[in-house]
Amino acid sequence: MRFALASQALVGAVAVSALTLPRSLEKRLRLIDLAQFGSFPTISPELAHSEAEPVTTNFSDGPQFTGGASSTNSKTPVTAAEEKVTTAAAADGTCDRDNPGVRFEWRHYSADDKKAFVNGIKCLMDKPSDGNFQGSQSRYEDLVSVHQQLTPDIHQRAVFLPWHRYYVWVFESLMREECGFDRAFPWWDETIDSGKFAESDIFTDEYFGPLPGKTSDGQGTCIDTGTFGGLTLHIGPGSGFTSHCLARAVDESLTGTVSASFVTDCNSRTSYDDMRGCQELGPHAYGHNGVGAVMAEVQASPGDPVFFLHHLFVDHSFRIWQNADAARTTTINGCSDAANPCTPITMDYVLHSNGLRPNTTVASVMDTLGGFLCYRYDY
Ligand SMILES: *[C@@H]1O[C@H](CO)[C@@H](O)[C@H](O)[C@H]1NC(C)=O
Ligand SMILES: *[C@@H]1O[C@H](CO)[C@@H](O)[C@H](O)[C@H]1NC(C)=O
Ligand SMILES: [Cu+2]
Repeated sequence: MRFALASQALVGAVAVSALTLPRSLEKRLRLIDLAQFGSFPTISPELAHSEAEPVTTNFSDGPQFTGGASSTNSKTPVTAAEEKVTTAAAADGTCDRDNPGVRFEWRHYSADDKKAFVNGIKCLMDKPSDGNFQGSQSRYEDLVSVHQQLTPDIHQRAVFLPWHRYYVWVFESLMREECGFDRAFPWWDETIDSGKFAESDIFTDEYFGPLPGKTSDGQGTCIDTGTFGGLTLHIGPGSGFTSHCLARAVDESLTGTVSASFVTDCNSRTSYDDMRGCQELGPHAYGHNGVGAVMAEVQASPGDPVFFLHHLFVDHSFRIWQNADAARTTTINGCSDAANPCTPITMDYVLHSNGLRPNTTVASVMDTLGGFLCYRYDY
């Protein structure tokens, strides 16, 4: 827990930027007070760098890690359009390690796939709640509720990375089983968009909607255009249930911190829990705070669907760290609770989603090719 002392809440550190809109235009927008959203605790990139260890990780993913020669030796890289494996894992719980599902970086995902992905999320929002999740008014919000309710158990402790890997799987299962999504999944390499998230086509009306900056008086903007335009959220902010708009308030000085070097410095840690703390309070936290508003609020942040692209990025960093040593898929360390002394986490620790999808264990998600899961990333 060496980062516990260094962590700090981000307080209005950033001044009005070039993204500030003229007041006349602001008047036409629906604005929202950012104070209710708070922020994720962070560590500085300088601290992560000063504590970095000699790097041993090979920062790529791909067939070389699947163990054994196969058709993947083909010189032609697989593309999302050619991708045939569409399920999260085979129905019988096995995984062909040489032919897993591939998660494609957003830039390697076709316009048609991007649209289908966004429409799949919209489909979950248009489906009714199953009624078992307080405050939820859609199937998508059932998912948001799980994160809101479990927040104290799944953050700032060892289970953070395995649980959020499981949570992305829960989301993927809902997309495939309840909305018929049958394509490869995307991920978002945020390090390429560092400092300029708002320029990504992710944040256009075609896909996730715009990413406006904070207004001159520090307010967020309701997203009123695009697939998710006019969306009302009923879970959050925090542990509450107050209807509010899907809002964003990008701070590119914070997204600029989500850099390849920060990820590398965190992934240089040989101890799982040191790496986890660095990623959680580092690139993960800055991505949330950088997008701002709903995304910056720990409990109900999945209310902004871009949460899942962000956590696909966080999961990518985790798998890259694991690829450096096979033992990193069979062991874990750190605390499973906040007691002092704490109870160490074990591979048998149960991951659950308040019944939204079946329980599993840390052991079953540590290897993304282990059978419960069956995917790698395209790089
Ligand atoms: C990482 O792995 C890739 C793919 O096998 C290889 O081409 C590259 O040279 C490796 N990089 C390092 C630094 O070992
Ligand atoms: C899932 O795990 C939770 C937490 O350990 C437990 O309370 C619940 O009973 C489990 N559900 C099932 C169906 O085993
Ligand atoms: Cu979370």
